[in-house]
Amino acid sequence: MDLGDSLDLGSWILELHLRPPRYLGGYRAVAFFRHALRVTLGTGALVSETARTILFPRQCGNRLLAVALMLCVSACGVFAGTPETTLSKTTPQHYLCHYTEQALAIDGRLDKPAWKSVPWSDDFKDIEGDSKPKPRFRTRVKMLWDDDYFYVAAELEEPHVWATLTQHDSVIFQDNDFEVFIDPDGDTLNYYEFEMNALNTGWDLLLDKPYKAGGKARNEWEIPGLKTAVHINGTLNNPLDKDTGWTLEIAFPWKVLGEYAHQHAPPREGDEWRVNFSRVEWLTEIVDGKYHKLPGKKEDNWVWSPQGIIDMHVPEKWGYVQFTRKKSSRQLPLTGSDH
Ligand SMILES: [Ca+2]
Ligand SMILES: [Ca+2]
Ligand SMILES: [Ca+2]
Repeated sequence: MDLGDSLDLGSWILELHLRPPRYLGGYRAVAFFRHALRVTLGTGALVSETARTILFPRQCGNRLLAVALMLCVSACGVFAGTPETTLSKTTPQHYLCHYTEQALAIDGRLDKPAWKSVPWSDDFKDIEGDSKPKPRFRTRVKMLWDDDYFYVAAELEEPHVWATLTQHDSVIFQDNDFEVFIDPDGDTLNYYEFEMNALNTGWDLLLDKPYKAGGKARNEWEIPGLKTAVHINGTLNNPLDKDTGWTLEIAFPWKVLGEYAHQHAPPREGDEWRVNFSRVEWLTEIVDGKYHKLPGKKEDNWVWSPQGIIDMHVPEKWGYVQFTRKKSSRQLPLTGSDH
């Protein structure tokens, strides 16, 4: 029996229980409510997603128990205290990440043979999802893996490639940037973040939990052996021309990603990790031949898997990357729904 089927009755009961409580308690309850709403709205896929993400049935091992737990949590959530105003209907993206036997020389160029047949992700969307305007510039990613690295390639359309930060562990999103978020075991705790700009300056950090839940960034966390490179299709920090954009490659060593993974690293066949990508884009003006951010204007956040709110630190909204050694492009049964 599929978990989605088993929850049809559960979703009906949840709708009665959860219509809509105005106040929920704590980060977990807020997260639960978002997913519970999706259950009530739900297609089978959303229902499966909900139970899988919230209840980690990998640990539950029993679907009926999972349903019972959902009902218990729903009852608890009604009595709590954080306002919930940003209900969203976003569905996490999925990507099937293939194994490569070709060694990748990380130079930022995506025209090398290893990437040629690798499918692009969907184009990035606004962080809040389809209710917001389509991003002004296209962004998309590819992924691969081998025994040593998780590889990410990104293409960022950009008519004015600029960057200023050169110090490692700077707050890179003060420039236009590309960001990677990785929560290997999907428990929303102990997750990795990496940001880089067009100068190939990086910021690697570890969070024990999301900021809203009191999490603290550990900037001193480092990724020894990380390889990154940028290729600029145009000119950097030269506003006199119009650029095509920039591409980048990142090789994350499994050895480091495994530190807080509580998962096999490198992954086993069919394993899924929660991952998201974000691009911060500032509005600029050109003054005296240099780029300046427009004062008082907020940045745009364009992402692979929309978050529903302007906050990347909601890991349960990140996408799913499934790792396979098989050549087929068919996604394997999701590991969280086959118990
Ligand atoms: Ca984790
Ligand atoms: Ca660091
Ligand atoms: Ca330029």
